[in-house]
Amino acid sequence: MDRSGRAGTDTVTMSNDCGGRDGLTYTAAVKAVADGGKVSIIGEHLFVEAADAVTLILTAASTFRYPEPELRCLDVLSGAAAETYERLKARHIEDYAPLFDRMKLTLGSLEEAANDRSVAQRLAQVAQGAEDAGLVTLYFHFGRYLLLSGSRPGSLPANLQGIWNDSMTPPWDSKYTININTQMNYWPAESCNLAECHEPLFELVERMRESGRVTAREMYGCRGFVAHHNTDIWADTAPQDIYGPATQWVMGAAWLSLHLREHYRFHPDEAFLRRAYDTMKEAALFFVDFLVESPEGYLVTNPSVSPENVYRLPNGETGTLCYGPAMDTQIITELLDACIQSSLILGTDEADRRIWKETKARLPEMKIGSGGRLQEWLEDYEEQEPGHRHISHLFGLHPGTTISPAATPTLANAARETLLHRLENGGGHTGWSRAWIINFWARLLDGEQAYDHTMALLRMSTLPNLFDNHPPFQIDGNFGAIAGIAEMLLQSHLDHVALLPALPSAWADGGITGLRARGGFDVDLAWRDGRLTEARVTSTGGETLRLRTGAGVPIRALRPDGNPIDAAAQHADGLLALPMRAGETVVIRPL
Ligand code: FUC
Repeated sequence: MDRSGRAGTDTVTMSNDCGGRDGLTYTAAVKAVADGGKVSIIGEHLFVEAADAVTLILTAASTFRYPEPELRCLDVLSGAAAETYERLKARHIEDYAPLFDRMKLTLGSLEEAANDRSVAQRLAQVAQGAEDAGLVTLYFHFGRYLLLSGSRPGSLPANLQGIWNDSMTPPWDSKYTININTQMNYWPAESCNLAECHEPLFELVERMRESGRVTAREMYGCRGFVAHHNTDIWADTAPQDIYGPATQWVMGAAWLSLHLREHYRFHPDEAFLRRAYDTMKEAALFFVDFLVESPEGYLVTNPSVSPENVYRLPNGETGTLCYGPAMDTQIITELLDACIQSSLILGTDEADRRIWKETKARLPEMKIGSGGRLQEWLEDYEEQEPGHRHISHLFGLHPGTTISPAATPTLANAARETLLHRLENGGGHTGWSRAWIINFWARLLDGEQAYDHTMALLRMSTLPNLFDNHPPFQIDGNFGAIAGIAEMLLQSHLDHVALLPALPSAWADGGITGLRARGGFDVDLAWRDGRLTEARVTSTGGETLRLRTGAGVPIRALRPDGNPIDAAAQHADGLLALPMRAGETVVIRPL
């Protein structure tokens, strides 16, 4: 039941509970600060009469953090009301601008000024087939704005609606769906230079360890911690939903743990690695106990599902349960590799390392099935819905690292066939699925496809205010898509930094500042006629920079003052390897 109240003559409050025994309660409060005139309250209405201007200050709190949310709200309001509107605005800009201004994307001459048209009009024109590179840059900056506004240290992570849920019964309960959606929210956090916005996710994963330990022990008799396909602000780890095609999946914690590893890769720092390793190791321990030997002699997850897809047997029966789906194996591979490498860097846990290596060696290899496509399941099952929105078996291509045109060309071809097949059968119909597809094509180094799907996202899955449309509104597509745009311009998931690896011809001229690369680098890029003209790379971690350009264009490195850096440091195959000191900048130009 709503309870409305008042404080003094200028503040109204509304409190409610979420239902359920011991459920949380919350309060929203609004205070009117008028310039002249009179503020009064009648019933639950706030009246402002004869004022020249009025500032409305709105806040909210819940018992999740504050035992008395109403008191907390009134406290915040009185603090804010002590400041002028100008000061509050200035404080907001001081907080926001340093993060926002770290990056700028421009797409050259194509980015004509379009301020005479609204975003909705521009989207409508794009839907009719118009090109609008300026809308892409706006979308990119807007996505960063959403992340830095919705996820800061001390807050909860961005949920399915970010922080912009407006309903008491939101789609999918406004929760954390961790078989793709929550992870996608955080794909741009590192590459798009908002690493601190990643912290709320780390904090949630770390809280999930406690409940995940109980779930591992009680449900499976295993050590370590486990989570299924959904979690919430209380860090729930049990299977959810009345049994559905997502429920019986034990990979949520493993995948989320890899986010801590990603942070370390972008910001190498041993203290953080120790923290990440603690969580990753406990996630890996679950699999050491949980995996069983399959009839083929592999170590596999069982039972499991390949998120949310359904297979059809030759006799027409359909099912979801299986053992050893490709995604599980790919995530476990990535997790074990992360543990092996981290334990080596930290010089610890030799015995565990041996177990992780032995486990990894017995996982199923990826298989290529009918039509030359990567197999989603260990059996080459037919899919009930060949255009399914989840493309889980390409995890190894993105966000994973085990499928790439350079290191595993056969698997990369099979991934390409898989994508084409999904798309021929109507795939990409949800916003987030389309966003993932942009990332897949970027990782396949196909800039034209990545561009086409970026435009398709704007055409078909973007609301007039630029929010992503599942449908309905779901924010993951916003974040996934801007991560994809970044991925078209720079990649660093393999053993080197690749500049402009998937630049589409539509963006022939452009520039970007402040991209981050693994190894701890800030990268600014400028290009013309589809070719790199200059890159500036600053090391923040003091690691060796290994660099390639997309088209394999030969490059040279210069000091910022124009003096060339010893040519001997440049390799014949186009790879440039430069030891760098923290804080040092190099300039890269084509030869
Ligand atoms: C998964 C997806 C749906 C939706 C939901 C929140 O179940 O398959 O498309 O995004 O999460």
